[in-house]
This record gives sequence, structure tokens and C-alpha cells, in this order.
Amino acid sequence: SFATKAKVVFVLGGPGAGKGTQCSRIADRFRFTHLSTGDLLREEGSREGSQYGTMIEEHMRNGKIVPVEVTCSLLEKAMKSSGNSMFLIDGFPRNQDNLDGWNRRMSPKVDMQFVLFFDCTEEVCVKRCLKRGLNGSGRIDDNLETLKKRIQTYNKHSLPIIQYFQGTGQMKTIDAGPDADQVFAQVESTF
Ligand code: UP5
Ligand code: MG
Repeated sequence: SFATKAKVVFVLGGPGAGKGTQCSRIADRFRFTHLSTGDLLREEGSREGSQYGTMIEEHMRNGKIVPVEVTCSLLEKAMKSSGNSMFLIDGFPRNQDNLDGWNRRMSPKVDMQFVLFFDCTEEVCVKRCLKRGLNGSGRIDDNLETLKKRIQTYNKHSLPIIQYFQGTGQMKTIDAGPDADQVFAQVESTF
């Protein structure tokens, strides 16, 4: 368990909406540790000897969501080893399984403060991811074929979670369309 009850902010938005970009700026300015669930899964996916490596890569290549037990374990481990008690959880929860699993395992130990939602069009998402792929991101999912699947998964499984948080009044929505400085100006005023 944690020394003090940890505080988390969930950071959601479509593929390429700018979650990672904005989280690193928030972490620079405020006392948050940025945990990208995608990065944690990529790390575990390529770790030699990981029992989940192949499964994780297979899910990512197909734009599918990894079972929550794996994601939540990586998050909890990263939270503990950070030494911090304030976290931006970037890219999670992305479906009902994620949310239920988190609530079962983490809600007794952690206070969720709010959900930061980066809102932009599908067109912007696609453009940003493809550009990143062309610039050599090395990500197995920054190609048109996988991107279509990521968007499908997002629309089918993640949007309902976003709508759920909208309904509970726990969401702060940011217009993620403009350039990164303009987006951060909105973000700053919510913290
Ligand atoms: N960029 C950023 N902001 C910009 C702006 N305002 N104007 C112009 N350009 C901007 O940004 C994307 C690109 O756009 C970058 O090149 C950036 O410079 C530029 P980034 O900040 O990286 O956006 P982000 O929203 O973080 O995009 P990302 O691709 O990381 O989002 P995804 O949600 O698709 O990816 P993630 O890494 O979270 O997940 C990948 C896969 O892992 C999932 O598809 C899934 O298979 C798996 N996964 C799980 O199974 N479970 C999880 O909990 C998490 C992931
Ligand atoms: Mg990201």
C-alpha cells in the first residue's frame, strides 16, 4: 500500500490526440508523475523473458486492448517505484474491463481526481499518427492499417467510458485541435 493515498488523473483521448505530449508538459510544471500505459505495455512487450511479450505485441498490432490484469499490474508497479503520490495515467481506462479492473484493484488505494479528455477529430488523430510514423516513431501501430483498427476500438470501446465520465461530472474537456502551446494553455488553467 501507499504511504499516503495516491491521487490520479486519467488522461483520455483518441490515438494521436496529444495525451503524451501534454502529460509530459504537465509533469514538468506540476508535481505529477506521467505514466503512459501504452509506453509501459511497449516496454513489457519487448522485455526479454516477459511472459506477456507476444500477447501484448499482438494486441497492439491489431489495435486491441490488453487485459486489465496486465495493465494494472504494470501501473501499480510503476506507481510504487516512482516514490510520488500524484499520477497522470495516460491512455487508461480504455474500456469497461479496464475500468472494472481498476476499480476492483486500485480504488481502495487511490483517489481519482478527474478525467482530462483531449478532444479532436478523427482526421486530426490520423494525420498526427501517420506523420509520427513517417518520422520514424518505430511504433508497430503507426501505420494506416493498424490505425483504422485503433480508431474502431476507440469508437466502440473507449468513447462509452468517456461518455460515462462525462455523465458523472468528473471530466474536463480540452480542445486538442490547435497547436501544442495553445492546448497546454487550456490544460494549465484546469490544474
Ligand atoms: N502532436 C501532439 N500534439 C500536437 C498538436 N497539438 N498539434 C500538432 N501535433 C501534435 O502525439 C501524437 C503525435 O502528434 C506526435 O508526433 C506529437 O508530436 C504530435 P502524442 O502526444 O504522442 O499523442 P497521444 O495521444 O499520446 O497518442 P498515442 O498514439 O500515444 O495514443 P494511443 O492512445 O493510440 O496510444 P497508446 O500508446 O496509449 O496505446 C497504444 C496501444 O496500446 C493501444 O492501441 C492498445 O493496443 C494498447 N493499450 C492497451 O491495451 N491498454 C492500455 O491501457 C493502453 C494501451
Ligand atoms: Mg501516447
